[in-house]
Amino acid sequence: SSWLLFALVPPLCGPLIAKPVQTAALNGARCYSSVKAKSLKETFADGLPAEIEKVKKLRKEYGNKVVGEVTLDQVYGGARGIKSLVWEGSVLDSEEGIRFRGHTIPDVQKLLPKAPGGTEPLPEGLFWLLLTGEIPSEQQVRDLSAEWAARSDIPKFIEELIDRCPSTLHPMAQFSLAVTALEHESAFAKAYAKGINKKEYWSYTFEDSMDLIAKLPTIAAKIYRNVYKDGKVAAIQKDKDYSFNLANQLGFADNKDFVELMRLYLTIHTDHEGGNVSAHTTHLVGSALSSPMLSLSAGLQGLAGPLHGLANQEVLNWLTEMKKVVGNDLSDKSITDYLWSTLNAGRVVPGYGHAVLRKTDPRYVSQREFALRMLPDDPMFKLVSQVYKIAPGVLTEHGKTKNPFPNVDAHSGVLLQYYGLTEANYYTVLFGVSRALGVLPQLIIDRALGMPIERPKSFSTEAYAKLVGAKL
Ligand code: HAX
Repeated sequence: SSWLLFALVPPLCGPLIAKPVQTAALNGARCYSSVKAKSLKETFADGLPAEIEKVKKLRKEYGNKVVGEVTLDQVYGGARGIKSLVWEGSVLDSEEGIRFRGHTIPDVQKLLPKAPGGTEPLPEGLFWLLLTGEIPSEQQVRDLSAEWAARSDIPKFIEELIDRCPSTLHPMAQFSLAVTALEHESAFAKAYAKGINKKEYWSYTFEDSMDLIAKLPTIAAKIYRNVYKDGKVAAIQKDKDYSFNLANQLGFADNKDFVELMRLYLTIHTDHEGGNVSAHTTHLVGSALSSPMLSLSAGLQGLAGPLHGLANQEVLNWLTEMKKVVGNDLSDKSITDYLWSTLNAGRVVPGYGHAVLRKTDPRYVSQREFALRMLPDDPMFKLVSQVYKIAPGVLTEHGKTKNPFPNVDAHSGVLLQYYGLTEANYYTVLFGVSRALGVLPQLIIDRALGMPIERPKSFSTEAYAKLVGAKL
């Protein structure tokens, strides 16, 4: 079919170009190539026909098979456990935590390319893995860093838009506002308005996703520098990786350990399968063929909720309050009392519990290991460790949460504050930069597989009562 032909046209970019340059390519798309290594777009396009065939065959042969049943409790319980989404990049096991294309966090720490002299994986590599299912070579990751750096310029009006935000507007609101405004640059929206063949959607979605990701560090740093510092943002260094540039633009790249932390942070916060609020929202909005810019912006607005990504801000503020109360007394009793005071006030313990996980989040564990290596004596880390020891018992005794163990957000703020990034209200923006790298691969895949507009069924309580034969 013409679709397969399109997917099979591999060199969307010119073949062997010595250093990253911008070239006119198929569909007006831009691409950047480098010596010999196959580009991400080529790799994805090469694998696409087989993926499309796989899904076609599965649906043709098994389309009528039942994959699960739905109880009334699930309907009223936030759709927990209902199988209704396709997400290729990762699966969340309730006991073992996240697996990125089958790889655990320690796996990706080992397998993905690092920066020269670095110890943590580069998030560029995880993006590649999520999109293609393949571990990229070192050269491919270097090329991707260069490509993102080359695409990083943000339009002047976005800078001005951020400048006009009052510093009292929450950084996450500023972030999603700026990402919404990037709609102005959307190749997908422009091509759609002109009229394009469905089969070309993924290519424009890919280009927009690459542009979007490339521009996020400058936008995120502009917000940080405006709200908390002098408003000046360093230029992107074209020969450096994504995390170095973000750290540098925030103003923290002098400390190489902070740069390593950014590499780890941006890798582990990317993706957590499809049902979490930010991932699901990005997918849902994207299913209406809204551009990647509008889809991600919607996802970021979900991430900004305190039960989701904003929990990282809540955790640090909660720990800071706790520190004021307990002072240097980190005894079991003192921490237990504080935990109960939070619970008795009808509040949640931020950073604890999870909708899917039933064990300590491996993203928490990887950050704890980083802290044990880098900041074992930091007073806030000691406090976090003591809460880790006490909170599961208290939450179990409290008897409500299905998972008394810490999630990713219980640790991240403590690492950031150690390196001087103390402004907790900003933390979710960093989560958002990383989450973009997790949700946009699926948006590209959605468009490549021709996924339809999402439209589950709803009923009133009365109608559900009838369905289950209840008399109310
Ligand atoms: N402290 C106190 N109570 C908690 C709790 C916690 N940490 N976690 C859950 N509970 C309570 C719930 O509020 C709920 O109470 P009600 O019956 O009164 O409504 C009860 O325990 C059952 O909840 P659950 O089934 O165990 O948890 P849910 O799937 O409904 O919610 C949440 C999962 C993550 C939202 C929840 O555990 C929570 O609020 N945790 C604190 C906030 C947090 O850390 N959020 C970040 C989660 C990870 C993430 O998305 N990061 O971005």
